[in-house]
Amino acid sequence: MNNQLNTYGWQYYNQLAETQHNINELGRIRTVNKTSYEVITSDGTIKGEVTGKLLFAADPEEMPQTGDWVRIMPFDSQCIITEVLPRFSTLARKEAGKKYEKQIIAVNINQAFIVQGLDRDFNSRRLERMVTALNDAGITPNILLNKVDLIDDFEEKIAEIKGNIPNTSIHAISALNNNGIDDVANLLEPEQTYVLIGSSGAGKSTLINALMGEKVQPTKNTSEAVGKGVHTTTRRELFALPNGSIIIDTAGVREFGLALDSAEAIAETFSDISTLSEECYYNDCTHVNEPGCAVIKAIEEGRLSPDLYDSYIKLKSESEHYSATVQEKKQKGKDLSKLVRNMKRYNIKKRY
Ligand SMILES: Nc1nc2c(ncn2[C@@H]2O[C@H](COP(=O)(O)OP(=O)(O)O)[C@@H](O)[C@H]2O)c(=O)[nH]1
Ligand SMILES: [Mg+2]
Ligand SMILES: [Zn+2]
Repeated sequence: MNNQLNTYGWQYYNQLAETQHNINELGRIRTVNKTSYEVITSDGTIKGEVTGKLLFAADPEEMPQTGDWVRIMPFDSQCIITEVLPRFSTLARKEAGKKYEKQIIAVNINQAFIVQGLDRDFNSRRLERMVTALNDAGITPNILLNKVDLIDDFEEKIAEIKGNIPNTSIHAISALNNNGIDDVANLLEPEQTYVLIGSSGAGKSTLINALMGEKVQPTKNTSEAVGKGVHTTTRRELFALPNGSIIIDTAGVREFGLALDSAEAIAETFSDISTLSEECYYNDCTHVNEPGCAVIKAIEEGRLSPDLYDSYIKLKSESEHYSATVQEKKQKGKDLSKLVRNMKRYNIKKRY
């Protein structure tokens, strides 16, 4: 079946989700613009709106997001979105200002490219945090260090991150000069969905254009960007690459907090510390001040970087704090539903 939807990964998704939908009633969200959507359908990309039921859904997370597979009702040359199909992954961050509110960046993603400039943008701790958050969300992280053309000592920087973030692919590229783009293209598998994240100005849109082989995304002109507010978008846009992969460009996603249940993701990122901790005297050692701690011993003997240890402890306490808040919320939800059930059982009417 040569269908527009297959270009955007429908066969892959349908194998996972085993849905029973008519192909004419399906779409994938390309971009979100408040309550208006660009929806990829079997007939091409059309405008979509959500039904009242979705629009007033109690949980904003239930609203369609870039990357979502949705059920649609074609209507004139547009469509109405009636249902969001289950997501196999969600990339979210804590919303700025509201400490523990999640903001969804994109969904149904297999892998992410963290794009970081080797210039002033370079920040190894930030990379660690992003890798952790991605592992946590079940999204494979890849690191792309961009703008190699601008600096001489990039090999040192790469060695530094390779030491701190093992088991993650790292490539140094120049999106602007088409340097290393083939290496990136070789990482891309057909039907899989990728997302680009990183600071504004890191070169994400430049990379998309290089991979597409044509200018599909506007990029920032450094001289122009000063003073004038040139497209400071927060859009996420989805593209079909020539090789059959799907890629989402994001803007303004410099950093995001940890998602749920981070313990495992942290262990994966800091695999050196995890390995060492197997030799700690206490099984539940927190590696802070316990006697017989193999992690602290390794630092003392110069076998483990104190910097790495510091970010591990920081990340762990942030994650524990966050998990506690989420646990509380979930418990509240449970308590409420119990209350409602008891009210039904005893036929209690609420009086206001
Ligand atoms: N020197 C250099 N500049 C780059 C490179 N990649 C992107 N840029 C420039 O960085 C600026 C921001 O790029 P853009 O793709 O808009 O960044 P985005 O905000 O991450 O999408 C633009 O002026 C690009 O030309 C690169 O590899 N080397
Ligand atoms: Mg951009
Ligand atoms: Zn220990």
